[in-house]
Amino acid sequence: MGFCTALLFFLAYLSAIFAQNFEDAHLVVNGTAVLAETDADYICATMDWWPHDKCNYNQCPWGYSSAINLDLSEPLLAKAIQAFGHLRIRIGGSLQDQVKYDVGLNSSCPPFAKVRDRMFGFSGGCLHMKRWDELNHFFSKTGAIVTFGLNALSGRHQIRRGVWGGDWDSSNAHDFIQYTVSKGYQIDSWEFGNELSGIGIGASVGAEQYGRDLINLKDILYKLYHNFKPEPFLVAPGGFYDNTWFAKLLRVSGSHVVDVMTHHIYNLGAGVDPKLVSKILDPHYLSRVSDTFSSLKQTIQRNGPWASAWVGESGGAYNSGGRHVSDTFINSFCAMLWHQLMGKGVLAVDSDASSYLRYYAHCSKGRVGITLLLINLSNQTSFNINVQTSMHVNLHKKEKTKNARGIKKTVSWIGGKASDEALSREEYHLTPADGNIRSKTMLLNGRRIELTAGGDIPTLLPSFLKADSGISISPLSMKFIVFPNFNAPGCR
Ligand SMILES: *[C@@H]1O[C@H](CO)[C@@H](O)[C@H](O)[C@H]1NC(C)=O
Ligand SMILES: *[C@@H]1O[C@H](CO)[C@@H](O)[C@H](O)[C@H]1NC(C)=O
Ligand SMILES: *[C@@H]1O[C@H](CO)[C@@H](O)[C@H](O)[C@H]1NC(C)=O
Ligand SMILES: CC(=O)N[C@H]1CO[C@H](CO)[C@@H](O)[C@@H]1O
Repeated sequence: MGFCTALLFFLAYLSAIFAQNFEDAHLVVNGTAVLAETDADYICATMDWWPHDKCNYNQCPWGYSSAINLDLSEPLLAKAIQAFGHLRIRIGGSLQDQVKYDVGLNSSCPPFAKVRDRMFGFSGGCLHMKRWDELNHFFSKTGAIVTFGLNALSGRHQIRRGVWGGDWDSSNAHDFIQYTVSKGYQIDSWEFGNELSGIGIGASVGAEQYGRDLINLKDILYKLYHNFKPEPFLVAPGGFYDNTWFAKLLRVSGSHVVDVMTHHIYNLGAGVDPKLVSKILDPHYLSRVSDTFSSLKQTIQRNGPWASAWVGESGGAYNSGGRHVSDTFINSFCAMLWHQLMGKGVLAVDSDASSYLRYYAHCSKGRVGITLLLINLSNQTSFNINVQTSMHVNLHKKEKTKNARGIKKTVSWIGGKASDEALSREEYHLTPADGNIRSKTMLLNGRRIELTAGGDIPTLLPSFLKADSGISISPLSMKFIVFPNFNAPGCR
């Protein structure tokens, strides 16, 4: 009897294990040349203008997080920014095109106030120079790289429903930038407008008018920064991609006026969508957005090859994100590990894997070798992964070697000298606590990621594995894998 019960339990245990599927996947990384490069400060953050009473769908998630009301003395805020070394922070958002800068004004400078019929439900908006000083001290202390979004509707009027015209009144922006220069504040880039491109979100401005205004702004920057180096970049339009509009903007503004074209991504739709989670787990849905970026690159290539393409803002789901989604594991982009591990060089990867396995290969950051990011969107399939180099050597050649020398020979392609390090790889496996992808707690290699007792951001440490041991990734999880000696000549 005892035996039968045990057998029954054993069978139940087996069936629990095999309820999960396993699939093999081969990844072939081409390390001979980089396919593309990202910026060193690829991971970035936006500081918005929304007041605490900005609400969507009966929730008001912004709290006190805006450029105007954020508590800059909160120690964790500074530590979080400093954890990125130099984090790019863009100040901008829907309300930026209503903000006045309280310097050299002949009129009053009222704060944001909830007004039903106004654009985005608010009127006013004022940045006092005292607050601007505090923000700059904070940015300088934390080593942030600042991109500031200027009000591009100043002086314009509505000519049709949702369409604004007339020349941009640059006087307030001029005085504000002049003040900023006089204080010696380092602004990496000035961005012109927020979501006014194409058909616009709250308002739109024609590309031709916008292009002329950009020439004006470039001239202002040139004059004000004459004795102040480095001269900041001019970034525009911080809006949704529209081929005709973006092309015209580059042609009208002309050579070397716009340094960076920024576009926004909200490919998941509204935050209230009950299908938000399944969209995030649907690779076909997610992949659509890459077409937009390719088109933007093409538009720039044809009409203004001097400009770079950036994603200036990407919230995933619009209208303040999704409740119990945007603030959980499922929407985390593992920003810190990406920043620490992934270098600028992007490598091509060929694979026979299911589209539910996402994979990204970069040159490792600050060291030789490569780093892979794997994301398993599948809720039922684990992938066993075989990583190879396109230089025709198999990382997992299962040669029967009886001594260390043999192993060293097998893996000697991944490095010059075969040392113990050459025989290991590093893994950072990220999973949600309790297997719940909506958990707010993330596990790294099975342990909760928590602040230290002293309230510091923890150091994220890898597991070390033998280079020739099998690689796998469980359902609904992410993994960074560092191959310290992967031979990638394109990374040098
Ligand atoms: C304020 O008034 C002065 C003098 O009339 C003028 O030169 C300046 O351009 C005005 N500034 C703004 C922002 O309107
Ligand atoms: C996996 O996801 C599908 C589609 O979202 C869902 O119908 C199914 O119940 C999920 N399976 C498990 C085991 O969670
Ligand atoms: C690897 O990339 C280089 C540069 O893009 C290319 O010339 C080469 O053909 C690629 N190798 C393979 C095996 O795809
Ligand atoms: C290949 C595979 O595993 N497909 C499944 C991945 O997970 C999604 C849901 O997360 C399922 O719908 C797929 O069938």
